[in-house]
Amino acid sequence: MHTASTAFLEALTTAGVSYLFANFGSDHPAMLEALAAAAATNRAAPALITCPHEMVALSAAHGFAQATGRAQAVLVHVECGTQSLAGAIHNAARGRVPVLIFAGAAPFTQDGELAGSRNEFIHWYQDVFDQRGIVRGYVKYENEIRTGRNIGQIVHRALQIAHSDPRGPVYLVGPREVMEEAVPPVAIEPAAFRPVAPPALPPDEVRAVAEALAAARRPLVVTSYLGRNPDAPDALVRLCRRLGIGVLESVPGHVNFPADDPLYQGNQWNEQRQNPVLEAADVLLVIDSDIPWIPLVNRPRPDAVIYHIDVDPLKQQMTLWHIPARQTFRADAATALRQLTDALATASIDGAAVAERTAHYAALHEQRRSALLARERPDGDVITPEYLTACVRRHVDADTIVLNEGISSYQTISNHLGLTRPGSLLTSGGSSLGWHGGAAIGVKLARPDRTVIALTGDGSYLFSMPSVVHWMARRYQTPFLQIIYDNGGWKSPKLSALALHPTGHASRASDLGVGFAPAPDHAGIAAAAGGAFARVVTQAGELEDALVAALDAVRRERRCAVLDVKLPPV
Ligand SMILES: Cc1ncc(C[n+]2csc(CCOP(=O)(O)OP(=O)(O)O)c2C)c(N)n1
Ligand SMILES: [Mg+2]
Repeated sequence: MHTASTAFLEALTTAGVSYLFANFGSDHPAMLEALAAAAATNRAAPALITCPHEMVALSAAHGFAQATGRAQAVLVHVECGTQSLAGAIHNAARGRVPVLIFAGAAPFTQDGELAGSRNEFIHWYQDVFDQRGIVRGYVKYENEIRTGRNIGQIVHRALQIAHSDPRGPVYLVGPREVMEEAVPPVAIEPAAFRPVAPPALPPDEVRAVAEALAAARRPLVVTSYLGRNPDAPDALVRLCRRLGIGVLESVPGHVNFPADDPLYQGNQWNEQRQNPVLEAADVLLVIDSDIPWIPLVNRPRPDAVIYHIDVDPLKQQMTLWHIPARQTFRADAATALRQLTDALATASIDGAAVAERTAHYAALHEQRRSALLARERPDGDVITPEYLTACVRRHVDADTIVLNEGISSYQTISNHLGLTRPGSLLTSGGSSLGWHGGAAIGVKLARPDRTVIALTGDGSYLFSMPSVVHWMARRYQTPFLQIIYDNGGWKSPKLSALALHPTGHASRASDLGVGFAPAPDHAGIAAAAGGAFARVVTQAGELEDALVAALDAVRRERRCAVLDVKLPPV
């Protein structure tokens, strides 16, 4: 029988969706029937990935989309499963990651008026007023499938919206009766649903921006996520080299600029102090950044000229946002950067000024580099986050993708990995913890040829649902290395409290409620759930051997490895 559910799967397939990350319930009889029918009759359908928790399902789709740019489908159970998406929907929304989420909905008939009518007690419990309202604040589009007859069109439209910048999650619900409906097949031309083409700078404004940068004494680019497009960093390198522009990353979620380039001026996160490079800048190009600086403690000087180019310049999903820009543009970063560089081809550029700026930034870069190197020595036997990251760096090759959910070690990881290849670094793009586990599965499914290394805080490891993650990783053969920056609890909330109450009761409390003693056997959870290689590392001298053995398990034995690395406790 060709039902709405068959048509739904067909639409996903024509749209190029490879995977269905699914957690089933009583709302999905038609979907299970359609999937089984496709398998039995050799019809194409997205590959089914059974996900024992919805947050992991969405995080896996998130990772897949980050690695490929392509939305996958996540299928969840009515409003309960929607709630269990938990913070993963925040991460997908904030990270501007395309994904299509489909949830069933309670049947709306109870006397057998239609196929799919209520026949289980939960159908009354799961009847809620506004299921779509659960995620409304986090999705770009949400809709209810009201008939199977145009379900294909709705799916393609939803995916077009998800894939158009600024990208993001979309959510569809379909009640049981609608998903059971027998419908005629409808042919859909996917090319008619292409994402909106990338916007460019208005041609008559390009020159003014390029000339302001060329005439500046200390021009500076601030960026966070232009590297989500792997072509954009190269476009940034060309512009910056041409003019001698420094690059400062703020809360970087990608490799936006090679960390070894002399123009690279480091990255900033939560440091409660003024960044001198930012303060010295007279012309700034803020490009693709949600938090270019934290103005309370760190900002450009008042007379600095700021140009702002962003795929999402108004941050309409944030209630409070402003930077004092002379002009703001909605444009695709790579396109805009190429326009700026092209405009310089015919401009007269002061070569001596470019050389001076380049030398200035190169000297600062070198100072920063030696300061970082000095911090990489272990403190006796004690493993510091800096030492750990430096050891990991030696194992990061050209085929490695690193996931950073290091929390209080975010910046240490950015600094001491010093990655240079576009696409080799990912973060959740948001702030709801636990993304990295599911994301590692998604990245590995998308890029089976790559080594995937997930770096996580111990708290974030527990948030990631390691039992679910490691069961899935073995079941679907997605081996990755997970390294726990284990400081025995939640360091960040403690740092936040001390920043506001440096001498209060919290500063003297023996137990703030942020520690995990007695320590869980983190790595053992992964071994039990998915047969992962598991090792606890407590001494600096043991680290290298552990990394070699763990990577061997991942690459040769094709199983996950978890290193629980003990750092100085919270
Ligand atoms: C889902 C979720 N719950 C709670 C928080 C608040 N939070 C922010 S950082 C943090 C601690 C994380 O611990 P860990 O991963 O070990 O990192 P550490 O701060 O120790 O480096 C918590 C609980 C959050 N961001 N997301
Ligand atoms: Mg911790």
